[in-house]
Amino acid sequence: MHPSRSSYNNDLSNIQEKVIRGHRLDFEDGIRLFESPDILLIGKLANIVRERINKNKVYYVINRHINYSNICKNKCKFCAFRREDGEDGAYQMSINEILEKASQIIQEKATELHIVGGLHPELGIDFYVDMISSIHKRFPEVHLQAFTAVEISHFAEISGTTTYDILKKLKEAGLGSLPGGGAEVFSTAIRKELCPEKLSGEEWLNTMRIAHRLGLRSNATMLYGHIENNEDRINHLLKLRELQDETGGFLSFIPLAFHPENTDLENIFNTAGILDLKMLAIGRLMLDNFDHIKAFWIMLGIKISQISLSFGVDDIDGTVAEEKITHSAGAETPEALTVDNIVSLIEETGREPVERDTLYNHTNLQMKN
Ligand code: V47
Repeated sequence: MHPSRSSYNNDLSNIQEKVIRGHRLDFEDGIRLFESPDILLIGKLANIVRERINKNKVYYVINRHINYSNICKNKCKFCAFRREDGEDGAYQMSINEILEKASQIIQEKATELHIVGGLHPELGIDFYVDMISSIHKRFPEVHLQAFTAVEISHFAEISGTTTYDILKKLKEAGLGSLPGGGAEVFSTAIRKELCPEKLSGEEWLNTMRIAHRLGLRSNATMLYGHIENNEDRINHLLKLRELQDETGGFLSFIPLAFHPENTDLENIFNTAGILDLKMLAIGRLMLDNFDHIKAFWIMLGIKISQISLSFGVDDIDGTVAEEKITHSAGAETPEALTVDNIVSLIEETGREPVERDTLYNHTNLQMKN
């Protein structure tokens, strides 16, 4: 037994009972799951919930990521992507360059653009509104999933207005939904250490609350495998679950595996496969009001992503086509997969591949809308 293991009871039988009966798990259950070495039982329980909600289906989307700029005024320790304005490697795409990149989706038959970038110290809100309206006008049928809660809160700050007004303006310009980035870990102590300039956990949640009230759905993430502990992880999941009870606006939960290369935390090892599977499975078990748990194959690798389909995961994200954030931090996965690649990686697991759009329109949604 690990010497630092806490006094939490490691017998999972009453958790098993709760899962089978469809009862909600609490904080202590979550900690016990993390501390349990019984990865197969945890996976089996997560699989029960996964199949209850999503049967044998595995969703994927044909999408493209556009990281419009890496210039960022924040200095998050886990980030290898950011640059100072004027620093070697710093870039800022013009609207025309963004449109050019977006036009590639036509050949790829993509239905979604995932657009995020750094917090530029000087650009004004008009640039971001123009970006969304120009893409939307040119490709009205494509869903624009753009700007994390961190960017939205920055836009409100630079334009001296409210988060509500910014989101309303962007929605009118063609914004379809928000990606789940920037959540990191909600713990104040961890944020102080990792990303002190970034909005607080409460502010991230409140930005999502406002988006959901405006009818903008979003994803939720958690960055794990750095300096957080099991309590931080479970508290994060419980905050997401609480907001989901209130709004029903989250589409999926995506745990993001920390990649240390070229960051200020280079002394930390890459996440172990066991932790990756536990994060996904425990996410599935704790977030009983989320329809979808996504394995972002770019960060997890194709092998763990395949196995995760039996550990609570029902969504494998998409073709992606160009990913910069994790690849700046040493990811060894390809930057894109073809639809054929995705379909065969799903079929190899005995599951049924289902192409979805951003809002899972091909599915029978069980969530309130
Ligand atoms: O917010 C930054 C994380 C996020 C590193 O909503 C890192 O569908 C690992 O949120 N190692 C951006 N992670 C990406 C993101 C995302 C990705 C895929 C799908 C969706 C979705 C959202 O990436 C950041 C931060 O939490 N990140 N640096 C790193 N070194």
